[in-house]
Amino acid sequence: MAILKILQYPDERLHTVAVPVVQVTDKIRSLIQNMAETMYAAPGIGLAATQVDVHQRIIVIDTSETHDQLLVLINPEIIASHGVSDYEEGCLSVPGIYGKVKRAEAVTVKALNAEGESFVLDANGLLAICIQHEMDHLVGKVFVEYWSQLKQMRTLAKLKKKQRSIM
Ligand code: K1U
Ligand code: ZN
Repeated sequence: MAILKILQYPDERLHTVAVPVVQVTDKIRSLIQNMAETMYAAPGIGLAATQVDVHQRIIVIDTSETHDQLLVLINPEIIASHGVSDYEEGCLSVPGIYGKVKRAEAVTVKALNAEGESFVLDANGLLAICIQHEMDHLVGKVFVEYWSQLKQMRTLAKLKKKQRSIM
C-alpha cells in the first residue's frame, strides 16, 4: 500500500471532471486501497480520486468512530435526495479552512462496490454530507466554490499566507 499525494487548492487539476470506471480491475482495487490508506493517514473521513490526481469516478469514505467501516463508491449517482442541511465542512485539499455549505440532508446513492457489484445506499447526517462533498470533487468542484467571491478571495489569501510561512 502507499500514501498518495493530495492535490492542494487552488491546483487546477482539482477542476478536472472524472470519467466513469469502465471495469473494476485489480488495478482499480489497488488504487482504492491506496486511497483508503491516504484518507486514514491524513486523517480524513473521505477522499475522491480527483484529489490524488486520478480522474476516474471513485470515492472512499469512512465516517465511523472506529475507522473500520470503509465505504467504496465507484461511479456514484444520487438517485434521490431530501431536506436541507448547513454543515461546516473541511477538505484535505484545502487544509485549515472550514465553512458551511448548504446541501441535501439525506441522499440515496447508487454505485458499484470494489467487487464491481451495484448497490443502493440511503445516507443521512455526516455520511450524506460527505458523499455530496466527494461527488463534487468528481465533477471538479471544491467546497469553497459555493462561497461568495469575496470569501473565496479571502480563503486564497489565507492559504497563500500559510504557504509563505512554511517556505
Ligand atoms: O474531501 C476531503 O478532502 C475529505 C474531507 C471530507 C469532509 C469533511 C467534512 C465535511 C464534508 C466532507 C475531510 O475528511 S476533512 C477532515 C475531517 O473532516 C476530519 C478529520 C479527522 C477527523 C474527523 C474529521
Ligand atoms: Zn474535499
